[in-house]
Amino acid sequence: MSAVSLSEEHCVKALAAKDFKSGAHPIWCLGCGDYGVLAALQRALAQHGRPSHEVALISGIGCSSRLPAYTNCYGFHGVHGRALPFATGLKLARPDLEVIAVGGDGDGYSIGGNHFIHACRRNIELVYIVMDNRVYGMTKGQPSPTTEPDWDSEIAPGGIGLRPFNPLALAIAAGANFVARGFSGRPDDLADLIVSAIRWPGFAFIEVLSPCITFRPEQSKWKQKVWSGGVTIENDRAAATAAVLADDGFNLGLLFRGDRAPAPTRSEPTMTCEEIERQFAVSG
Ligand SMILES: Cc1ncc(C[n+]2csc(CCOP(=O)(O)OP(=O)(O)O)c2C)c(N)n1
Ligand code: SF4
Repeated sequence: MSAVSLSEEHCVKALAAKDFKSGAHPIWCLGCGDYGVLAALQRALAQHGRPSHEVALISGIGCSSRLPAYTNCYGFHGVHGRALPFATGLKLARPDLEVIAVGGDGDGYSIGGNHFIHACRRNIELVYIVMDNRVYGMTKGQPSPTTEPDWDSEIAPGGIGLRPFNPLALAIAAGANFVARGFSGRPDDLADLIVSAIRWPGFAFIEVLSPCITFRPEQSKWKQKVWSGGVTIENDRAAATAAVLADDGFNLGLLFRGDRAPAPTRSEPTMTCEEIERQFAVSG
């Protein structure tokens, strides 16, 4: 019997988190929660097993939106609040890519709030990870749509007095099928959630509690507050909305799973770039 030798092309190398690192060093403040999210995402991508050139990370503007640059995946650091429109366009044009949108609560829920609602409604196969620190970190600490009404700061003395909205309830009401909450301080659990989101057929939303240690140092206490209830409500949107509105905001895990059919994406592009350019050419 002759010995069987596997040629290199038949050997599939297991991927590791380090295979998704770029040469750029994060400039986030020491202790920022976004480090944990980056580590979780790199672990999740390794576990999922597709190489970095088959993954595209799309972001808006903010400290959290810098994340794509710290990986070696394709990346687009775009326009404030517009990660989801870019991600949607890319997924429609290149359904073969794993498309993941990332950003902050200011980016995704304030200026980008409209796009968030419609992404939930459209249910295109995308992952959306929001690093929620309940503040605009990059622009020095303005309150965001998830900031507590009585959060007292130099920039908003006495608090803004506005009711924050609940992103999970909003996502469930708008039609999202995969609605989860993670914590940057539990990167292994977060990596598992991200893998499930990537493999989910349709839009998958993960709200990640990710402390801004500089403008909201009190958020370092989140590690004592988070808990894993482990209950996933299936299909009953009213019950799931009531549950996420009633919990204390620190309940982690996949909290809602629905069965709306995902929007279809084509498997092959119908036009080449040259054909599109010809069609939209401005003459004269
Ligand atoms: C159109 C536009 N408006 C405002 C800004 C200024 N801006 C940059 S980042 C940011 C907020 C970022 O906050 P968030 O998305 O919560 O991210 P974080 O920095 O907290 O991670 C704002 C208002 C901008 N860049 N573009
Ligand atoms: S300002 Fe806040 S969100 Fe931005 S890098 Fe520093 S800790 Fe992170």
